[in-house]
Amino acid sequence: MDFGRVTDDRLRELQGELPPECLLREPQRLEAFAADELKLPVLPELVVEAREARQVPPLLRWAARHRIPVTARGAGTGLSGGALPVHGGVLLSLARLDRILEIDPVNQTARVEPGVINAALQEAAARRGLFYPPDPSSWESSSLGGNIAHNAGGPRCVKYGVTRDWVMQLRVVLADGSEATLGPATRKGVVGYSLRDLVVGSEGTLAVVTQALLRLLPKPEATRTLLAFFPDLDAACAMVPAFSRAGITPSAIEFMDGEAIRIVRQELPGELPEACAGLLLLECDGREAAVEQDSLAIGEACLEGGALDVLVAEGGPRREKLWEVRRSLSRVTRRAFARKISEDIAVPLDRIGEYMRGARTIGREHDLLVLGYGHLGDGNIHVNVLATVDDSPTLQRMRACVDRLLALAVELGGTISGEHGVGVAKQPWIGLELPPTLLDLQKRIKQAWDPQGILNPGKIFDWQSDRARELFGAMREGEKSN
Ligand code: 2HG
Ligand code: ZN
Repeated sequence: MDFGRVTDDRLRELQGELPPECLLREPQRLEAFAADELKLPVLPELVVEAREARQVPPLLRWAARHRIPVTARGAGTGLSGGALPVHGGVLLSLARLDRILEIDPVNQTARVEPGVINAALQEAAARRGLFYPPDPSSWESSSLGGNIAHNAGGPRCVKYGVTRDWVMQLRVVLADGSEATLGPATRKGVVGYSLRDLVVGSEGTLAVVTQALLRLLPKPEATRTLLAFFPDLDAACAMVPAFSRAGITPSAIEFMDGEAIRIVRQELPGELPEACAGLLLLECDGREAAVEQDSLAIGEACLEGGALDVLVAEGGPRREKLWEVRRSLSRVTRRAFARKISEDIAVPLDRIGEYMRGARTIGREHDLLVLGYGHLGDGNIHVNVLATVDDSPTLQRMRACVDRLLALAVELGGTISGEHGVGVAKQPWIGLELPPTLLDLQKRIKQAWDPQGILNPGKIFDWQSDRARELFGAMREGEKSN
């Protein structure tokens, strides 16, 4: 792709449009925006730190004039490299657009800027007796704009649905710098194609979101957390179809396999029985009386399903601790191993056990540790391929193992990414899931929205380009890419 560069002349032109404090060029400032949680730093040529939404249209008009790439970034917590400026150009940080503009208790909506941290909205909504369900594990650090770009999920999504289900309206800036409002401010709306839904999950490749109107719910009156210990993973996995059959809808069904349990055991001293090789962290919410009944039904179902024990975690600090341990698994496994490749496949609920058995076999065949945890109730598993040494042959084996793990998900009717997106990291495998006709249709959609290809280039469809090969090479070697 033949993109324009940020030359001194062009920068001067932009300086005429945006205040100096928005434009960061010093190398150490650029470095602060170079990486996300994929840990593959790529330096932009320029960082534009938007202080007000009205600064985005002139930036994009300027970028369109010179065909300069613009990669939007929220809090940089993405795991697939979606915010990496892989073709250089401008890294547009939306982190400072962090105002909650309105919480409307009658319409039960929140109007927010994209840089608002998920937890900040949760807390603001709770103060008004309201509730924003999507809760990615990174909720304390990830931004709502990033959640929208990746259609983020989280534990509560098993009952409440993913980010897309809570987005009513988006204010966006298109690739030519023009602005548009996508979706009505109503609960319903069926006029034309839903462009709003197309932008949610488009990883910043179709438009830049500058404001969102999100749906809220009344805060559930009560929540109860349960821990169920199973002697083997199969029994734990079988609980998801069992809950479906019994008509029980927990508000979270998270799991850890035996290896994940081993890693967090010391964080929960004395809590996890030695014989436990599959753990479920379950929650139900709603009216007090219903929660009482649901938690009993969940407990009984688990015991019938072979649980060694089921504990009810009383609210407050203990519940917080359990969730903290679950949410910290990604970080803790990264620290505990020399190399970690984390996936987020999803399979239909009746294939979860089969997937987990297959994943363990694939791990053994590659002589690697494959650990699993995540959003069991959505069939969304974080299969982690882990190695204690970080040399080239091991990395090659890890890649081969990932090939098989992703292929297995698709074979079972699943997807290669349930929540983290394609970004840079999953591009080589997109063809496993999308046939050429659908890939072509998707590329034509991209072409219609962004004919010059300046919005977050190098993502989703770029896996055959030289730049993509260079990045995958760097991913294999664990080196910086520039
Ligand atoms: C989680 O659910 C996150 O903890 C991160 O989606 C998963 O890094 C991971 O494997
Ligand atoms: Zn997750």
